[in-house]
Amino acid sequence: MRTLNIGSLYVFLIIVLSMLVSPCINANEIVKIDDDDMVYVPAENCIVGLSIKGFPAENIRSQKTIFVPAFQIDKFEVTNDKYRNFLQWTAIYGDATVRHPNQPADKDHTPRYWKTYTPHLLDTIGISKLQHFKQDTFMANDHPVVGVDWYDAYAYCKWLGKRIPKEDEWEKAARGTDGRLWPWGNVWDFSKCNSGGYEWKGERDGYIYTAPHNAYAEGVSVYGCYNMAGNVQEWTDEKYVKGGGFNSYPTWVTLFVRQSREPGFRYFSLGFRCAR
Ligand SMILES: [Ca+2]
Ligand SMILES: [Ca+2]
Repeated sequence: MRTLNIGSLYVFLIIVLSMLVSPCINANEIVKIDDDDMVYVPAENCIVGLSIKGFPAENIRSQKTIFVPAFQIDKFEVTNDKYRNFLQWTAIYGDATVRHPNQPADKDHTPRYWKTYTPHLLDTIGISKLQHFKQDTFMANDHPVVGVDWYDAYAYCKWLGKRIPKEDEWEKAARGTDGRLWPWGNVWDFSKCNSGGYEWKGERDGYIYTAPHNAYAEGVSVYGCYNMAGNVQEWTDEKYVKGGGFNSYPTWVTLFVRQSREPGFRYFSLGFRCAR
């Protein structure tokens, strides 16, 4: 009888403990995926901007030589699987510790194209005439996340103890010190990045929409960063988006070009990478 009581007590304690511990175990299962795959960019002078006619003034800045302190930057664009990991974490803990102070109160970090959308609206976009995109077109694990705004990028980077790169940093990581037009040099090559879109028939480089984050190894920058030109445009801290995307002309995947966006702007060819 005494043994039975102890046994029952033991079972009871196990049940209680498991009830208490279970939520913690679930939460702890959300391990931050951070392989820390960053490159080091040493403190050096570099060329940014480009003094050239023919571009809208708001999309370029005059060429100049600047000094950029040392920093680290992600080798790849942030992928869907890593971003999904961030969403799983915020679903449990919320985003209070990582969100920007100016983030809208009702902000949801879910990427725009992970939700239901109206496909017929996309017919007004040239690229969708080549290939309609489906619900899962932009959700593949190893492809860059798109449809995220500046607040999403800010929170994701902060979650990993990182930050959105400054425009100067982004441009240096992409152009090296010599102010080249594309990461590999000054001669355009369709095979070295994912550009294209409707007019340029994006299949020339193998992808109508996003390519895997580690595609185009021959197009890496001098520091080893992938897809600085093309694949997806990328947020910078100043809210200029850089590098062009899979729907951009070769001219618009040049590295000096900048496009100013509102922090809440989301688009199917816009993602980001982090710095530190
Ligand atoms: Ca393409
Ligand atoms: Ca890119």
